[in-house]
Amino acid sequence: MACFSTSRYSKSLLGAASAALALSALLSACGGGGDGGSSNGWSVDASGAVKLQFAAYAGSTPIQCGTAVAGLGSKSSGAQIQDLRFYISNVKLLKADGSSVALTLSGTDNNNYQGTDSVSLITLSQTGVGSCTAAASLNKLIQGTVPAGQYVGVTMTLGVPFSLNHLNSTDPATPAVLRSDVNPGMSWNWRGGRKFTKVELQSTDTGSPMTLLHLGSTGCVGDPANGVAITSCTAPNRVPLTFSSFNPNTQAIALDVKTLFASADFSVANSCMSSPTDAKCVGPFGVLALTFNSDGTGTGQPISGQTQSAFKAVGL
Ligand SMILES: [Cu+2]
Repeated sequence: MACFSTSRYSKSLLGAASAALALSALLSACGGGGDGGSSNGWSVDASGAVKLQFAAYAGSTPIQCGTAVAGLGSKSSGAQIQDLRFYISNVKLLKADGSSVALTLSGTDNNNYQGTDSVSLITLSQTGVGSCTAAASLNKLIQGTVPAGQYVGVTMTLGVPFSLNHLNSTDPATPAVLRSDVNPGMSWNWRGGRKFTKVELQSTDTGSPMTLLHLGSTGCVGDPANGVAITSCTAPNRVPLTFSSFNPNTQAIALDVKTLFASADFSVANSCMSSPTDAKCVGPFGVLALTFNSDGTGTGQPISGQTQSAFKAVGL
């Protein structure tokens, strides 16, 4: 967390106005959203309660099912959300000294599971509104508790932890958030595990072509359907999301579909299912700062020294 010490150092040297500029520049370089962030952080009271809010954006505009989204992709196309869901795991709050504290989820239910690893399903699209047809109901929040104190940011992972990803989606003993009867459409198959993201946009161009990202682990070794557990996946494709300066009382975490699909041509179909040889995945994987090569040699690991730019902090 070199970002913190650098920020404080700058502030002590510079006047207030220039410090604010320098600080925001440093924070964006560190991947944090500068929106309303304070170097002093924010406090969690004795209740320990923390509420993280999520949102869907296209650039600087909030979007939802039924919104006509404009200016998308390489041809500045129009589209509508059809499905927009993603798994978030292992949320931790960051302290000014660079340490972190795990958020304990408030409960285990259809959208949340708290085990050794925690996982939540965020759903920003709901059945029957606009062109959103998938069986889903909105869930924009992750709620939990941490010890009372001062915090400055938040970090989490986009994706389902390996320890949970290959549980049988049809087994009643599997946590509800990962079951295909509770949250249909989020499972690939037993070997591949879950779709970490389901981001689907229907273009308003001729023929209504779909632009979509189904992110998930690939190259998983094992055959769980026949009793051979998955031991590893060649491309895990989990994305660290770190907001070094983030205040959940004034900010939300937004998935910006305009940035995610910036290079896509929405007048044709852009279906990235995380296949290691799919050229349509080069754009969105690059935005997520995951190592991907369309010759199949990508490792699915975060690109060292780069930060994803699809998720960002926005003001509430
Ligand atoms: Cu898919």
